[in-house]
Amino acid sequence: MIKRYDLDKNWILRPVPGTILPEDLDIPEEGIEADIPGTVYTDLLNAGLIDDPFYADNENRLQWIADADWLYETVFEIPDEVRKSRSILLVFDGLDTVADIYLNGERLGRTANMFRRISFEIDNKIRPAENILKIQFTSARLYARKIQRPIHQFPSARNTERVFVRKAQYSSGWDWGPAFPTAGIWRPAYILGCDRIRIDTVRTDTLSVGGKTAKVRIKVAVTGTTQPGDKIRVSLANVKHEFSEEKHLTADQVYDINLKVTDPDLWWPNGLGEPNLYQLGILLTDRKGNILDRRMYKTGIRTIRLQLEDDAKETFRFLVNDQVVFAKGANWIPADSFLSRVKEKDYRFLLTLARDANMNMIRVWGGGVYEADVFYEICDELGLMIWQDFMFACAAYPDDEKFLAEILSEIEQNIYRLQHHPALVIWCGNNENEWIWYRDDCGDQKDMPGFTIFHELIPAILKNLDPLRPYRPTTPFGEEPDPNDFASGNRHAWDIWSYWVDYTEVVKDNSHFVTEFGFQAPAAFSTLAGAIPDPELRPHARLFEFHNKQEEGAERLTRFLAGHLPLTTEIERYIYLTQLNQGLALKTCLEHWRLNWPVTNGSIVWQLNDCWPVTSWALIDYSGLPKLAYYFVRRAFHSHMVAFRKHNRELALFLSNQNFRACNGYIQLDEVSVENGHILNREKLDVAVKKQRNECLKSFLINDSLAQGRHILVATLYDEADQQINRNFYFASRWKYIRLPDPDIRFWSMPGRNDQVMLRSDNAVVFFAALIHPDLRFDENGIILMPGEPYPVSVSGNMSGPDQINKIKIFTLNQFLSA
Ligand code: BMA
Repeated sequence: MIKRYDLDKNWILRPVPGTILPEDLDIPEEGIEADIPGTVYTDLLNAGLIDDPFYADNENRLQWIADADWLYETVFEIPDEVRKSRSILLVFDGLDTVADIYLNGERLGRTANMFRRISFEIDNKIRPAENILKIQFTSARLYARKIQRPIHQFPSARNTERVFVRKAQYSSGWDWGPAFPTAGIWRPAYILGCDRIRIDTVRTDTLSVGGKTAKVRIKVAVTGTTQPGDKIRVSLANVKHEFSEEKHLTADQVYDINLKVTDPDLWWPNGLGEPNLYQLGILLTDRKGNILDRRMYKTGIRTIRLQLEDDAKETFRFLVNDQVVFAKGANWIPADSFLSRVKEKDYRFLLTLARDANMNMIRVWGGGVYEADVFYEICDELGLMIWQDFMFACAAYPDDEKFLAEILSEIEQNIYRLQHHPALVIWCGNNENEWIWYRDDCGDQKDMPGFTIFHELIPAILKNLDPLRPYRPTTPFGEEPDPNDFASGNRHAWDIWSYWVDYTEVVKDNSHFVTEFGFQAPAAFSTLAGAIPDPELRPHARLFEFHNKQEEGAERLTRFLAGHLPLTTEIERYIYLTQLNQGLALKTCLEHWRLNWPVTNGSIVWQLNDCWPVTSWALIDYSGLPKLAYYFVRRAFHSHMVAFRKHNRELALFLSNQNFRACNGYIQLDEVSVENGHILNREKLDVAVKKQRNECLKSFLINDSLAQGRHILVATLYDEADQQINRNFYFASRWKYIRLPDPDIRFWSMPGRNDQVMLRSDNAVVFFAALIHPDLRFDENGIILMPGEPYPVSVSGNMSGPDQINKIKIFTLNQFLSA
């Protein structure tokens, strides 16, 4: 049996003698305690030697850390049972990044790729006691600068050296993230005591599903020496059934095992069925039945196809188990600048919020990292399909032999590591490299340095290791010279926001699939107040702008706010209004693309999360607080969405049903007066929409009152049990131009209900009520309240304090428009 001994204790960090440090840094000679996994920044922070890197503009003052060299050291003893194994391996799941490894004074080797696992055979090097392991990190930034050659640099490459070293590209600074190019042992380090034989790699493929059976192939590579009677057993089980096969082990080789699964419980994306999983077990035993090695994985049975043509027309759509799936999702960036701080609970928290926002796809963007195993496990569990980029972004890349050899093993390892996850539905070579090359007018795409990586090297590896999963060389990408052309492939819709185009223009966008689009808003007030000193907590202050990394980010926020909503410079009101604007923008886009199905087949918001406290495109800020847009997105992604679509003077009310189930219930359609906030007209429409259909329920000419913005339509979908499912509105004017009555909103909680607060506006319709509380979290926000309607909102946190309910702060758009 393989035995593992973790090297996660008793580590010391110190600067390499001679490295340049600030004069006032008081680092003890014996070093400081280090966390494994960890980073130099977090170790220095924990030791009280530096200030919080995220506070104010400390980023500028802490750049020396990335230019220094650091030494991690531990002394260890391994248990006898590990030491007596046939062979002993020293394994690092990830070293960040340029590291020399020394065991007991002997240099084992150097690595310069944080995306790879590396291991060393140390049978003859390990001692019974007092093993000294040293890892010396050379500044990755300076290393990259030294080997940097003048290959073509895109203006948007952000800094020129980052592409020369295999390190998370965002750590050099991005348009939502600070520059903290970390160093450290960022993933587990351990020792493995191995038997004479072990499992090397495992791959699983669903070959087909159909009728009452599925065919699943499992390929296991085994390494070591066999003896007569050795066996391999592969099993696939859920609570109902187990399917297995056993074979004799003969020698070092790959075992192909085909299982026929009867009555399979297929894996389905969120909203379309259950994300059913199976336990995959691989067991190597000797003739006496002793276990030599074993692996357990959760996997799922599903087929995946990316269709690029339908009826001789271009398309871009995913089919899971042969069913068309409209992709609804968000882009994932690393959840911290210091990656070792991201724990399972953080992944679960963010991904659960994604699932709860009715998403079914997450894109792991190429400027971050191949995420931790647990990230993919949670996506499997929650039914979140993964679009996985390889880790290259917004640049041309070197493609000399040394670089290619380095990335070859990185790519192979990560395919092997992630391939069994049913959630993983597509590999993509890089983020935007080809598009930027085109935009910058650099000539033929094939001349782009690094072109062969994405168009030859990676596809060749995938053909061998993962032939059934779709691959795209880059995103956006299609058949036209402009990779972001509408005619074919997928798009990044950045005219809106980045190129200053207003979001209402989205109606002209006929993308087949939108892998990125977004709109910025600040983080919650409490999040920013923790990171920006008080006097600078103003929309136009230098440090407030420092916490927005996009060039002209602040200008765009104001320009688009001025386009739609009232202006203010008071910080909390500014945050409410800019967050609301983000919500309105994203909702407008998402509804358009969804109603544009089947031309458009997916929309992936840029971006789900943040890596520090910042104004960015994120839906959820660094403290885990959803912005108002999160709720607008959730409503627009609901399996049963109501929305209006205007065409000339005609307005149509649609019900979009993206479920495999019919949608039955009714819609209440209210015409509301802007002047007094009263309901002028109420109509009830029956709803019976078959599965996977966008259906027009009613269409009519827009009357003058609607056209001139004196009336607003509000449509509310109720199910057959009178439960409110979805609410939406139609408003022809710009909000900034109108007046709305100041509402009189009351809060109360029902006796015995500590998990809910009720709200009601007695006098007038309320637009976009936002509830804020220092310690309570609300499950709904940015709410439209109809006059007289009691509206329940679920609450988490302790509501029982006497004053809790009175501490709820509420913003509404009415407040700004009533004066
Ligand atoms: C896209 C992404 C990122 C970037 C984002 C916002 O281009 O791929 O590189 O952070 O837009 O500008």
